[in-house]
Amino acid sequence: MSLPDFVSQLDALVSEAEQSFADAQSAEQLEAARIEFLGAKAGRLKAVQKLLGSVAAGDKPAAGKRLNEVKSAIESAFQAASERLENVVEEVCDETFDATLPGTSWTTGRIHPITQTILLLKDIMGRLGFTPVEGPEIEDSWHNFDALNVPTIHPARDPLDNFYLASAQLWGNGSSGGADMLRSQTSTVQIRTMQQRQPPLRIISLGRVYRPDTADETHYPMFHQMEGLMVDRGVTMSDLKTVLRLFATAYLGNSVPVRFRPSFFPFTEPSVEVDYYWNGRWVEFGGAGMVDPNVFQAVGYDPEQVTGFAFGLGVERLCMIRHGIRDIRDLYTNDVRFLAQF
Ligand code: FA5
Repeated sequence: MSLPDFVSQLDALVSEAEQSFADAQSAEQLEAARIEFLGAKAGRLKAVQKLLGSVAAGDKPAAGKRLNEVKSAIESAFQAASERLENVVEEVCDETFDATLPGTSWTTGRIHPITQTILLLKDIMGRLGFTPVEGPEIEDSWHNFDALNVPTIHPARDPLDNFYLASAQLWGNGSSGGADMLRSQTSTVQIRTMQQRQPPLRIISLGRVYRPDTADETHYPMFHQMEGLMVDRGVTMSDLKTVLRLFATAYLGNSVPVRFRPSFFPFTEPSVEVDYYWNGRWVEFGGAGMVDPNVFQAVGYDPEQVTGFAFGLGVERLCMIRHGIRDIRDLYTNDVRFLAQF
């Protein structure tokens, strides 16, 4: 091939390449043009380069020099085009990004309203000096009944009112042990704590309890209770009333009226039902009373030395009243549309 032919092919190539790079409107188009002209195997520059071998030996130095110039020119044109496209991308971003627009909402998991309530109750009672303690959900009837002064023939032990476990011995025998069951009240934790610690005590226990109650608007077969226990020298009923009144005010808002109705629990004497006045009506939250001396004796405390009060409140009822939930079953249906409101 003659030198002029070789040079004219190179010149045509460089102007075509510059035009293609300049025309590219996107990174994809530019990359396609790069492969066409600068591709290592089948690029058009490579093809012209192969013709160098057919140029006369005396013309080779001039042809090679021109080839290198053209190669640099094409590479520079490619570089310029890719910088141009990068700037375009940045400009587009700058125009469309508005830092003042509201963010996009991000759906995340939430803490269940019952767990939220438990955390709040722990916080309020913690400020009143009550420390949380734990106890097992599978209990023996000694802790669930006997130690709590529930007589062996008391109807509260009825198999129809409790979830005894298979192979359970249905009626407690007064010994430590007895039938295994799902605990029906958190009062069991009072017993376990008093067995392990000496007074003074100021504890709360928050957890699940189980009763074969038919589910309706205010009952569920599994629910939560908050048990409170204070034992010391000289604890009186007025301490109990003060704590429950302070608790109600902290949980529900300013000056919630509290009503104590005479009641009966085997483990407290005297015993009361606790009602809070809320939205124009009295709502029952739980039971309470002064710890019965028989309970102190069962755990080895001297009832001549110490007195105490205990209370057990329904956590679901507390949660429902605070959030205006009308049906306890909504808490356990696991409908995300309902749960997402809390
Ligand atoms: C007791 O369970 C006693 N252990 C409370 C107690 C503790 C009294 C310490 C004295 C001293 P009661 O069975 O009333 O009491 O239950 C207490 C509260 O649990 C009720 O007021 C109610 O708020 C809640 N509750 C009872 N049954 C259910 C149920 N099936 N579903 C939801 N909440 C319930």
